Order: sequence, then C-alpha cells, then structure tokens
Amino acid sequence: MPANLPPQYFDAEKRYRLAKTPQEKIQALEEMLRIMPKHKGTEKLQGELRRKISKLKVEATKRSSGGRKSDIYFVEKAGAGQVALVGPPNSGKSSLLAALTNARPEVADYPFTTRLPVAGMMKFENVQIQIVDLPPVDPHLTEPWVYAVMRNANILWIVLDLSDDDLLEHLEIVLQQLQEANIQPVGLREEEESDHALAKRTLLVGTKADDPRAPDHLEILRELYGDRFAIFGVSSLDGDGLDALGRASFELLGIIRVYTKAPGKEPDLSEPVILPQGSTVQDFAEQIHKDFSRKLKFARIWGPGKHGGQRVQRDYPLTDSDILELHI
Ligand SMILES: Nc1nc2c(ncn2[C@@H]2O[C@H](COP(=O)(O)OP(=O)(O)OP(=O)(O)O)[C@@H](O)[C@H]2O)c(=O)[nH]1
Ligand SMILES: [Mg+2]
Repeated sequence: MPANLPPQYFDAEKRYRLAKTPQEKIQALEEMLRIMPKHKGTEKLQGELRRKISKLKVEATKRSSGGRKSDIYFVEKAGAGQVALVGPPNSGKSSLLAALTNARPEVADYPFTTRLPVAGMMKFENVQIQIVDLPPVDPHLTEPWVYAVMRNANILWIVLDLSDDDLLEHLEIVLQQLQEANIQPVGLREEEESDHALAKRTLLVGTKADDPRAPDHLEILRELYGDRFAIFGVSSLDGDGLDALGRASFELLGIIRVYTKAPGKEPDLSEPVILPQGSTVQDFAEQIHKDFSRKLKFARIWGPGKHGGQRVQRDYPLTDSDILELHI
C-alpha cells in the first residue's frame, strides 16, 4: 500500500537530516511521526521512526552522564544570557521564539505542543541573548526538568495570551507553580528574600496583542500587576512590540559591555566583553587573560561620562560601553 506522505512530512525529514543535536533530531522525527497518515501502508515507517526516537533518547541520556552537554532536557547557556519562556499552554511561547530568533519550533493551535526545550538567539544591539522555549506550565503535567531549566536560566519571561479571557487565572496558576518549584519571580520591586526560593528576574510578556480583546486584557493586567512586573504587549504575528524585549532583557540581565583597545589603535566595538554589573578593571583584565590581571599596572578608559583616556587603577568600577586599554 502506498504511504501517500504529505509535503510537510518531507520538510520535517529535511530538518531531521540537517539536525545537529540529538534534541533537534528527536523533534524532527516526532514531527514526521505526527504528520504521517496512520494506516497500514505507513505502519512499518512508523515503527522505524519510533525506534529511531527511542535510540536517540537513550543515546542522549547515556552521553549526558559524562557531562551535561548533550542532555536533551538541558540547554547549555550561550551568548550574553539565557531567558526561559514560562507560561500556560498555548500562550504563544513557541511563536515568540520563532518571531525573535532563527529557531523554528513547532507551533500549533492546541495545548502541549512543545515537549522538549528549543533554543534560539535574539540579537540586541551587538549582543546575542539566548531564548529557551519550554513545554507549558501545568499543575499536573509539567515535568521537573522544565523547572530545572528555569532555575538555570538568567531571567524568566512569563508569557501570557492577551486574547485569553482567563488570563489572570492562568497567571495565578503559573505564579503558584513557580512558588511550588521554589522559584521566586522578581520584577520591579525588591521582594522579601526567601530562605528556600531562588530569586529570578522576570518580565511579563502578553502575546497576541493583535487580537481585538488584547487592549482590555493588557490594561487589566497592568492595573493588577503593573507595580510588580514590567509588562509588554507583543504580537508574534505582526511583530508589534517585539523590539522592546531586547533592551528590557539586557537591563534585567544585569550585565555591561566593555571593549578592548590596543594602544594607538581604534577599539573593536563589534565584540564586547560581557561582565556582571559592578565589575572593575581587575575583573575585565581577568576575562582577557590571567597574565594581564597579574601584571596590570594601570588602564586607560574611554566611555560615557569619562575624560577620554583617563588613567584608572584595578579597583575602578566599569559601566556599560566603556573602552579599556590595559597597560602591563
Ligand atoms: N493572533 C495571534 N496568534 C498567535 C500569536 N502567537 C501565537 N499565536 C497562535 O497561538 C497558538 C499557540 O501558539 P504556540 O506558539 O504554539 O503556543 P505555545 O505557548 O508554544 O503552546 P504550548 O507549546 O502548547 O505550550 C497558535 O495557533 C499560534 O498561531 C500572536 O501573536 N497572534
Ligand atoms: Mg510551544
């Protein structure tokens, strides 16, 4: 019996062939399996795909025991910081990842579409911020590894559907689940330190702003949560509001960009050294080279609010966009 496979199947197969990580391969295979018509003619192929998926899953776990790098449920950090997408089912998390990055996660009009983490890089000025799409938060169905990814991320975006009449209820469920996972989302105000919860800087992102119900829901959200979180209304469909997420996330990451300059040369402004806010000349030198930090005599600094080329010592505090010339 002919299999009669639809063109989408071959798209997914192509993604499988091009996939580099076990995680991407599993995702493509699962998609092929889902797309494939289920009848006698495809039984053998279905079996083959299932076997491939299980084999890849076993391989991925085996390899992960030696190091976490290839664990399919863990996303190694990349770029200037990692954002985890947290939200109820169907809220538009995967669409947001697709709109902001080159990643092509599966998007569908039903809940629990996403089952494995998918990462992509969002550009903000001259830095890349990593965005990690996750399965939805649900009181019964969310597996523990999902919270492990959130705990490892630098910041969280709570992603809500602005077309959803039950948006507030869904937000409360997400906040409740985070609390149970001992994750404390921290927005605009310094929340009281909790002994056991892990504080995570958090933004609220309302998606589907193109929906006619969105403006009302956004207003209610701002009224009730606006003093606790920064809230953004965006549409992955037409791109509205997406630009603001880069800067807001950069600021929440608590990092600065500092540039190197060799004496007598122009600085290279394309490749910043990323440092935590509050870093000093000493911290910068350590990032560049161990020898630099040991032998450093002084540095010259250029940047906002500084006298160009001013001489500074090791303990001099740095700010975003500073340029440093190290002298050893
Ligand atoms: N109109 C509109 N629809 C959207 C937007 N973003 C997502 N959607 C639709 O919402 C549905 C769910 O989108 P997904 O991105 O798969 O949602 P998700 O949060 O990843 O869903 P799960 O993985 O199941 O948790 C899809 O039908 C999308 O096309 C948007 O900005 N505007
Ligand atoms: Mg999804």
